[in-house]
Amino acid sequence: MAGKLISTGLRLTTLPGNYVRPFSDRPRLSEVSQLEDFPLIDLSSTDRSRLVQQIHQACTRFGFFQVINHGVDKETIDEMVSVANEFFSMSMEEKMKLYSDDPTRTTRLSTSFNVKKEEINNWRDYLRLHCYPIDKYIHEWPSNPIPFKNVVSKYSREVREVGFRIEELISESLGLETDYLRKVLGEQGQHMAVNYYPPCPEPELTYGLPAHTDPNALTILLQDSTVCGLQILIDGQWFAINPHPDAFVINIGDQLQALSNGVYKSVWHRAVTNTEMPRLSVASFLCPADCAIMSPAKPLWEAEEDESKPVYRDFTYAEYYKKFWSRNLDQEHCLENFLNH
Ligand SMILES: O=C(O)CCC(=O)C(=O)O
Repeated sequence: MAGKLISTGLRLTTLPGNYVRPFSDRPRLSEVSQLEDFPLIDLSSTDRSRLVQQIHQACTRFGFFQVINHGVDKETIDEMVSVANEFFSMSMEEKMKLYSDDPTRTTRLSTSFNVKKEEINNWRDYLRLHCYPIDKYIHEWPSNPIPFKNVVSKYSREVREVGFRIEELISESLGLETDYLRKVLGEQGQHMAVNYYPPCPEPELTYGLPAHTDPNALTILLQDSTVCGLQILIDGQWFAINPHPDAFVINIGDQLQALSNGVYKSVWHRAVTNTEMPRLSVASFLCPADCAIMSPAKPLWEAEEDESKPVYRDFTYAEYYKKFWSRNLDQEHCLENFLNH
């Protein structure tokens, strides 16, 4: 099992065969351009109606945006990045104490995406944690490096507040009550994926993470401030979202696409690798309560005509999550399994 982790510190000169994608499914990095007009939203603005409008435009056009002045201070972010890097630079023996390829485990270090299901692996190791309620899970978290638990609990508490503020803005941007999404999503869970992409010998042949959408409600991503790798699919074309210092990248997950009746899209995105530098990203996922019923908001589909019906059928988040992990990451959009026929 140890051989599966790729954060070994060793640099390979060729990519092992189990990571090589068929010719038709490669990143074609030279065809990817930077997204020039990617929205950058200042959350400290006191002009609420303008903020709501910016969120509406960003969610309609991209399903992704960046936020600055979000309230999480630089020190907390730097410490998060620092313990994450320290974690991945620990010895294999130390890291293997947390290794598991069972997606139902609430704390685990793993590699690729879902090694039990996939045929081709991805150039990524990742530490996955449940972060809410913290008291329920913190005892499972890594005890090394020593400051890990303190730093990650502070970071995840603060990021949760940012997510809640954004959910309120998104509710308003859909013309719904401010607390609409918070109420429907129930007592939200919070998961974290600390992604580590070592330098890759042949980035044109593989992915760090292949194209996927996020199964949860809202994702708050902290990108490595110097190394590029995140790309999103807009109108059939891949664009690079290069890091902006001090910004979080926010994206709409599948559940907000369902609740908005498809008005906002959970957009395909992927991570690519490079030959020179390891890349780190920390994704925080806000997830509906397991029993929360995902039902497209009535005002968004109810029309005058009698035959009007929502795009998606009602389902619980628990049902959705099970379906998501039973598939391969880059299959059809998982929401297609929940269409209202
Ligand atoms: O590393 C990145 O920039 C993307 C991470 C991501 O999409 C994920 O963890 O689901």
